[in-house]
Amino acid sequence: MTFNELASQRLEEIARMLDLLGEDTFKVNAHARAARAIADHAADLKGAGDDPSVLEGIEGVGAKTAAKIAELARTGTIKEHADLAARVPAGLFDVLRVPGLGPKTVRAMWQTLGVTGLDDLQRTIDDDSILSLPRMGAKTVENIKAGIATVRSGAGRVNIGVATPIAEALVARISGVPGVERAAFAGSLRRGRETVGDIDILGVAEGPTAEAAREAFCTTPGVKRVLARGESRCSVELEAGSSIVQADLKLVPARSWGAALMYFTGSKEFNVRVRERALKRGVTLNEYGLFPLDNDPTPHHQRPGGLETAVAGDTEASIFKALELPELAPELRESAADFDHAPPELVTLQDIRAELHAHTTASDGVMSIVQLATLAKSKGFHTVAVTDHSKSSALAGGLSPERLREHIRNVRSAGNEIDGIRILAGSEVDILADGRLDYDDDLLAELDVVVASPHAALTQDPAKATARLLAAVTHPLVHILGHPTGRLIGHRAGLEPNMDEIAAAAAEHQTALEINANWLRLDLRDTHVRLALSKGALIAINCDTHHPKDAENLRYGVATSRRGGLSKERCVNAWTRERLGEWLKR
Ligand code: DGT
Ligand code: CA
Ligand code: CA
Ligand code: ZN
Repeated sequence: MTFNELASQRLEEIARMLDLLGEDTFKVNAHARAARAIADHAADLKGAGDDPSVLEGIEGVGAKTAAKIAELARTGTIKEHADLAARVPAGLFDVLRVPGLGPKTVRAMWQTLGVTGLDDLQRTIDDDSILSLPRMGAKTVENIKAGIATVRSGAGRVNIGVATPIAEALVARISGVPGVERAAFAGSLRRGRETVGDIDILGVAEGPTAEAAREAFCTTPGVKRVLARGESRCSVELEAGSSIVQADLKLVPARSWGAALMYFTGSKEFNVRVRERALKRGVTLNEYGLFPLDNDPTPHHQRPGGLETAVAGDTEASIFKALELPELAPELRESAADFDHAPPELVTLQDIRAELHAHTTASDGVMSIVQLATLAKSKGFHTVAVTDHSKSSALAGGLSPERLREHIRNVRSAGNEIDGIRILAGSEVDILADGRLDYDDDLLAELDVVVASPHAALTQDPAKATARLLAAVTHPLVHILGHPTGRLIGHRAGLEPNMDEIAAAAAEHQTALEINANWLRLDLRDTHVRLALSKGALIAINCDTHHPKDAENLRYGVATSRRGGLSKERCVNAWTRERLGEWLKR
């Protein structure tokens, strides 16, 4: 765990413990907000112990929370956290993870029934004492029971690559209902986060159409359980690989589409800031629209004809315009969203014209060279690089120098078999633990493109990892640093090099840093992309294609790049054939 992750976790825990103790919401929110801001912050904040000024100017981190982060950096603990932890049973964190249980209910369970963990909670269900709590009925208890099983099965956040096809199936299902004008997914999934807590679906429907849409939603193939089905919201649980994921449906009138899309896309911090801005301008924003501020306590959407008084709301663009805000792409709507400068023109999926990291049957891919090139051509690409593994990746069928030489000849002759796409002879060469590459320079010099990646020794200490990656980045024959940390989301933390140094060296040597689009990797991650761009580095977005379906992952790599603020100009895969060729030959 990085220092930022640790600090974020500690602050989040403080927020939850304060909440469970029934403390002031403002104080709770300040900690939760700072926790998210730290998690989203690119630069490593370890140095805050010696120099607390690194914490200044981080949107969402106030003086008090900054002092706690500095204390953590200096001493390894936060005294307030320890004090709270002595008062709040740790098992309540598990209870809070039960879907549908919020801090108020959990606090009541703790205070009145002595619940301090999942076992206690189960006991109150078995002996019916849970029914003594306010608003607790048989249906809710049934959901809690299933929720305990969910938490025990370890279901947590779901990878973007698992959630996206499910969300698209739900959107298609809602869109297929006659009368439904629009449907889309919102939430963290639309913002392109690497994992999502749940899936948020929106649709435009009213009256009987809305009822039909709710029915379609709740009966979508893959739905295991309906958690709630009401006029205002439906929630279901669906199979998601070996895990489960919750999806919520919200239906709104066409006039409110943009406001609802903006609200449910979030992030929460972004919404709070946009609302504040609206209030300063004498208007009020909610999920139904942007309305003139008045003293009537009834929300506009509940007044007869109230929706028609909206200043804006049918599209997101109308709201941004009315508030004189730049139109921020969903990927840029995290806590640190920049309201003061024109947003960068972000790279799009359609801009990508080259795959520079792909495997064939020569190592661990399933396609021949010509099949790979045909696939790339079908995507409209002008270039594809064949980069099979090097000899040390023995399990992945890495090539000996002799076999690589033969493979280069095969790549060159395949180029004669297929028109309309350039096939490059390359290698994904292992960066050995000490920073040496897995082939000699004279062999690497025969290749059109060299992707250097770490595959083994992924737990080495940060100083060694930094030296190792720097050796590859500064190597004159290396074009791209492949999946730089080697992390696997939810499985393996990977290397923790000093990214500032790596990025600065990459910029100096014109070596591109890869965003590996495989949704288990997304490595570089979003925050590292932002950091790398600030140092002037180039970025590559590659699918690391082993199988035809891997090409579908490109969207996740692009989403990650957009979260980091990547433009077409700085993305080597978006360059023209000529420009890419010049850079490879430099
Ligand atoms: P997730 O599901 O944990 O990956 O993250 P989100 O961002 O999808 O969060 P979720 O599903 O709880 O809510 C979806 C969006 O709805 C969220 O991004 C912003 C909006 N929203 C939900 N609750 C609140 C709230 O209490 N305040 C504000 N301002 N916005 C909220
Ligand atoms: Ca969500
Ligand atoms: Ca949600
Ligand atoms: Zn690879």
